[in-house]
Amino acid sequence: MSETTFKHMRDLPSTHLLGTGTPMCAGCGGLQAIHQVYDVLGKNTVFVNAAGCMTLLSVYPFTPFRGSWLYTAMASAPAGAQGIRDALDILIEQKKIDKSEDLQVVVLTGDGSAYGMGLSATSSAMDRNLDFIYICYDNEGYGNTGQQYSDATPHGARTSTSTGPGGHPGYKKDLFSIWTAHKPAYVATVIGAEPLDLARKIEKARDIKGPRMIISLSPCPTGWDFDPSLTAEVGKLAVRSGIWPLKEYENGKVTHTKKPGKKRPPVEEYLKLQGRYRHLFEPERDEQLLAEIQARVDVYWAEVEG
Ligand SMILES: Cc1ncc(C[n+]2csc(CCOP(=O)(O)OP(=O)(O)O)c2C)c(N)n1
Ligand code: SF4
Ligand SMILES: [Mg+2]
Repeated sequence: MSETTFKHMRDLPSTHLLGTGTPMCAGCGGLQAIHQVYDVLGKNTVFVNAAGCMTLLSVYPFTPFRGSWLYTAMASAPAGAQGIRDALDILIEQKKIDKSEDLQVVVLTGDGSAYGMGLSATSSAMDRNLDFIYICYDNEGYGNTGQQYSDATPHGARTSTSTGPGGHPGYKKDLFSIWTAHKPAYVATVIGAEPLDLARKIEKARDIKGPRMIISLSPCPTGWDFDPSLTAEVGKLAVRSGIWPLKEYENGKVTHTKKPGKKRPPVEEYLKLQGRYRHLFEPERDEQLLAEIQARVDVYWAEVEG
């Protein structure tokens, strides 16, 4: 693992950052997806953001969006969304704003919140049938604080808190299934490297009422240790190798929207682009762990394809 992997963003050389004062890393896969989401949703959007990398987009009183931005504690974004939704409904009921001025309430959190700290508040929001969109940009760790492991960290990946010879000993939580078990209006997985699939799903979510839940796998050059120019390639390989299935849930049914097919490249093509998996290949190949990771993907697709 290179020494640059777990530096905090603010410690990175300025060549690693986007210009104009935005303290985001170049090649950020989360930012790539959020750009595309915003292109679809537009200015009539209130983002409710839990602490994480994307919080750095907004520096009070400015945001890079034309809509509004509310910052919350890590566990509380769905509660913040409830408050905003209620306020909008009251303003419409009291005819203080017209229905045409209504806003889309969009929670934006990392995986640390979505898979862990904020899961209870999210579960309750789905239970209450809150009319909101929840977008989790999943960089598989606590990126903003130096890529500690989260409940989204995959088995075998190294993080700043999973430094043993086999990397992270746990397994990535199946948040898609946890969310669908609540039977919300819509659940989907997306990735910025597949913009058409992403745009279609966000358009669909935009036009539905109720809880609409989106997980975007977000290749993270800083935390995953790859060159920022490879973000799209890492993202495409995540889908082609089958490790990140693109799917959606609606009316009780799960549909895969882009099946990789029988000619899936081996998952190691995806893994070997990333320094967080370097210990699987150097100083010698860890055949057992590589086979285990591949087998989990194979079992998943065997079940899908029947
Ligand atoms: C309750 C709480 N614990 C810890 C923190 C410090 N903190 C700020 S951002 C962050 C990482 C969040 O991880 P994630 O949700 O995955 O977002 P990312 O940083 O990866 O974008 C942490 C731990 C916090 N803000 N609140
Ligand atoms: S640490 Fe990762 S997710 Fe956070 S801004 Fe940098 S590239 Fe994006
Ligand atoms: Mg994260």
